[in-house]
Amino acid sequence: MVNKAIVASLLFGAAMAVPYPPSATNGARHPVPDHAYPHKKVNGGNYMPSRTKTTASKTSAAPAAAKDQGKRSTGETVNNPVARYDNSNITDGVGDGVDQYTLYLGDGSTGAGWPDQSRWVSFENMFNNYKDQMFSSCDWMGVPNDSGPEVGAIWDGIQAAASATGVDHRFILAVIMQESGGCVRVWTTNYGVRNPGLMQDHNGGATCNENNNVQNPCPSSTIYQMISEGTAGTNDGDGLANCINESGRSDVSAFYRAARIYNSGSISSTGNLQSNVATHCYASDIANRLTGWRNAPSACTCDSNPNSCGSVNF
Ligand SMILES: *[C@@H]1O[C@H](CO)[C@@H](O)[C@H](O)[C@H]1NC(C)=O
Ligand SMILES: *[C@@H]1O[C@H](CO)[C@@H](O)[C@H](O)[C@H]1NC(C)=O
Ligand SMILES: CC(=O)N[C@H]1CO[C@H](CO)[C@@H](O)[C@@H]1O
Repeated sequence: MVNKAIVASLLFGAAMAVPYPPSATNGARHPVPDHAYPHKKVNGGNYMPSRTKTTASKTSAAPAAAKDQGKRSTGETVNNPVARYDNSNITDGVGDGVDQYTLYLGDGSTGAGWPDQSRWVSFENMFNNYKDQMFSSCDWMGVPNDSGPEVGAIWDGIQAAASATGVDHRFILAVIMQESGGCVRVWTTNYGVRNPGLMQDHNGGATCNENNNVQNPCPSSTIYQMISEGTAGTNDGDGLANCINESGRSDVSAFYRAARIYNSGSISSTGNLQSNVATHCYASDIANRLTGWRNAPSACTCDSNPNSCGSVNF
């Protein structure tokens, strides 16, 4: 028992060499426009590929993908050239980027106009720019906002999960903001697949809000586990690492396709990332978050008017 705990803490310590800087939780807070918070809609759940054929899947493609993939594990790693294990560089992008929304349609490639990784923001800037949302995003769910140590644990949890899996830390943060706005007490949703925690993962164990059991404070270990489950996978479904792997690409479209897979369980047979079940704007939102979008109004009409984007549910 004791040995196991020591080993676990050593492993985690090794993965988390540099704890969050004071800037991650300090500083002036600014108001956030209401539209900047995620508001899950009916059918807005996540259907990431699952270990077994399940009636929970909303797609005909997801069970096929599950059959092809064989076993799921919680120790997923990215196994293609976009893997990045050294996420200690927090000034790794273009800085703040631009807080604007560009609607991206098509297959996620730069040829189709999607942003190259050279246009992504820096992790430190991205985290600081999303802090206002993290500190206030619990409010609309009627639960207490994140505290400083809880927001700090999000930083540390991202860095640990990134080092363990090879998933770029900025991609993990983008999905956290998309799923929960960074509210550690986000509710557990179920639109066919149970989605708990900061990343609304596939039936993971970590949550600080389920069945009216709201935990305040939300323990750091639970926050780390939420991020690990969304990134490295759960016993029941894939995290971002395998979604990147399943994208079948090694250019930047691996990330945008992985976002679609995380949300829908598969890529649309059309190849267009605005199509398939769940949230049509999902992959475009993630691309915008990675280039600096935070408070500007969304220009994505694919959910409010699927025809305007040629979005289909397959
Ligand atoms: C961090 O990444 C940026 C962008 O790739 C690079 O210019 C910079 O030299 C890196 N810093 C360190 C300390 O490696
Ligand atoms: C959460 O933060 C927002 C923005 O600062 C604030 O308006 C709201 O009252 C806070 N909610 C709680 C429950 O403290
Ligand atoms: C380890 C693992 O899951 N590898 C898979 C990565 O994705 C490809 C498909 O793109 C599969 O063939 C591999 O089995």
